[in-house]
Amino acid sequence: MKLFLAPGACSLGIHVLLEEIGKPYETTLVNLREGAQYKPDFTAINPKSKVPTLERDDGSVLTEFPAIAYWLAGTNPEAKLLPADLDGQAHVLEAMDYVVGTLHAQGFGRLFRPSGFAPSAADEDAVKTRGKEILEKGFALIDAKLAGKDYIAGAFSVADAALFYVETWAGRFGLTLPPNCAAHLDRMKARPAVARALQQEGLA
Ligand SMILES: N[C@@H](CCC(=O)N[C@@H](CS)C(=O)NCC(=O)O)C(=O)O
Repeated sequence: MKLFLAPGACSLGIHVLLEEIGKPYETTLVNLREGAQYKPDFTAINPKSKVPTLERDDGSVLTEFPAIAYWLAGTNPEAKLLPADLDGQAHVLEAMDYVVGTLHAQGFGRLFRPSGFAPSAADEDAVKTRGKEILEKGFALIDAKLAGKDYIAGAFSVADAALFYVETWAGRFGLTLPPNCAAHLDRMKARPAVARALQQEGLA
């Protein structure tokens, strides 16, 4: 398998899952700052111009964080990246989708690229303020879910890899994580697989 990633981007969560699984894989850097995601070499692989992108051993490509995470969990059951029961799995997917679709896309999306949400430059501050509101609400909801637990589903799952990457972004925008999320971030960093992924991305 080959993971197309950018250091510190949302692809970090998939990188963590590959390290948790422990099977051989390669990584290819996509330089988002230089616009490599829009060049033909990469758009031939993922025309959406996004990381994470996973090229599998048969050459087929999978995109979108939740789909990649779900496929990795299902093809590597021994790694126990999803609960065994359907209801537990549904709750993990619910949390992962909230992180990726709301915290990342709606909240951090407004902070990373306010121009994409603003009709004119004059609206950009209002867009960023709205992004922060979405994040405060989102992290508070997840914080409540984490109460009394080490991980979102009790045991580690794909949802924690998603939560981890957005938690690493909070400090960049001066956001303070609520206590259970801050403890979750520390717990994640203490996992050997996470430490390896951070180190390989030059973030440790
Ligand atoms: N919905 C996608 C979002 C992926 C995404 O937003 N990736 C960002 C990095 S965190 C990216 O590749 N951005 C490059 C660009 O938009 O130019 C997923 O779940 O994988």
